[in-house]
Amino acid sequence: MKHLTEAQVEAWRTQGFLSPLTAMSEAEARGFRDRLEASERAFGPLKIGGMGSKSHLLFTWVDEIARHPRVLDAVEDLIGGDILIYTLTLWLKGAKDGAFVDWHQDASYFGLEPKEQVTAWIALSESSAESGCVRVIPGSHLSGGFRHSIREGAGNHMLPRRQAIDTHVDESKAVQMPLKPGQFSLHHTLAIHGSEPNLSDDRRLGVGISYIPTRCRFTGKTRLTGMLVRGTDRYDHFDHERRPQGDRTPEAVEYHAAVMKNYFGSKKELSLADAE
Ligand SMILES: O=C(O)CCC(=O)C(=O)O
Repeated sequence: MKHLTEAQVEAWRTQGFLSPLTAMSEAEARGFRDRLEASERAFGPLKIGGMGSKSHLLFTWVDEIARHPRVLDAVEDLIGGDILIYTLTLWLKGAKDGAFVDWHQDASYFGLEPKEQVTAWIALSESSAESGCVRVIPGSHLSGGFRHSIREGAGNHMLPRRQAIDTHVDESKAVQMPLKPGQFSLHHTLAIHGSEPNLSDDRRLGVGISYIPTRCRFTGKTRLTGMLVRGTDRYDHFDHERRPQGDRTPEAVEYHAAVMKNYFGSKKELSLADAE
C-alpha cells in the first residue's frame, strides 16, 4: 500500500468514496490556483467542453496536478499501478453563480468496461457544504448502473448535456465531501454524486481526474486516447496522449482540439441510457 490503509480500501469497497485525503499543502494548492487564474487572464474562461476539459493536454499546471504522486499513490492502491487518465475536468464554480451538478454516475457517460474508473477531485480552494462541495450517496456504487436522461431547463447545470439520473435519490442519505485546498476525494465510477450551488463569497475550484487501469477499454468503435501517468500499458486499448510543453502552445491547442473532437464524437456511439 502506497497511500491508503487497509481500512480505507475496505471503506472504498463498501462506501464507494474516500474523503478527505491530502495531496499537497495549502501553499502548494495556492500556487496552482495562481497559475489557473493566470491562465484565465491570459487565455479566457476555462469552460467545460473547451479548455476546461482534458486540460492536462493544454496546461503544464494541470499536467503536474494530474501526476501528483500522493494522488497517484492512492489511486494505485485501488486499481493497480498501470494508470491512464481517461478524461479530466476543471470544475470551477463562481461565488454565488448558481452552478450545480445534478445526481449522476460517471460510468453512465464513459462507456468503459470493466467499470473500474476512479475520479480524484482535488480542491484548489475551500470546497465546503456552503461553497457547494461534491456530495455522494454512500454504497450507491453497489447498485449497478442507472438510466440517465437530459434535464431540460435545469438552470446552471455544469454537466455539458445536463444529464441526471432517472432513479429517485434519497438526499437524506447524502454525505458531503468538504475539502481544504490541497485535499482530494476519490469516488467510484458508479457512485451517485452531485453538488449544490456555491453560496460562499469565494470561487470553488476543483480538478476532477478520471483515472482508469490500462486494462479498461472503451466499448464503442472509436479508438480513443488516454494519458499514461504511471506504470506500463500492456493492453494497447488507447493511443497515448502527449504532455504539454508549455501553457496553451499552438501545437497543444491543435492537438487538444483533435483529441476533443474524437472524444466527444465517441459519445454518439453510446446508447441513450449512456448518452452524455
Ligand atoms: O465538481 C462538482 O461539483 C461535481 C464533480 C463531479 O461530478 C465529478 O467529479 O464527477
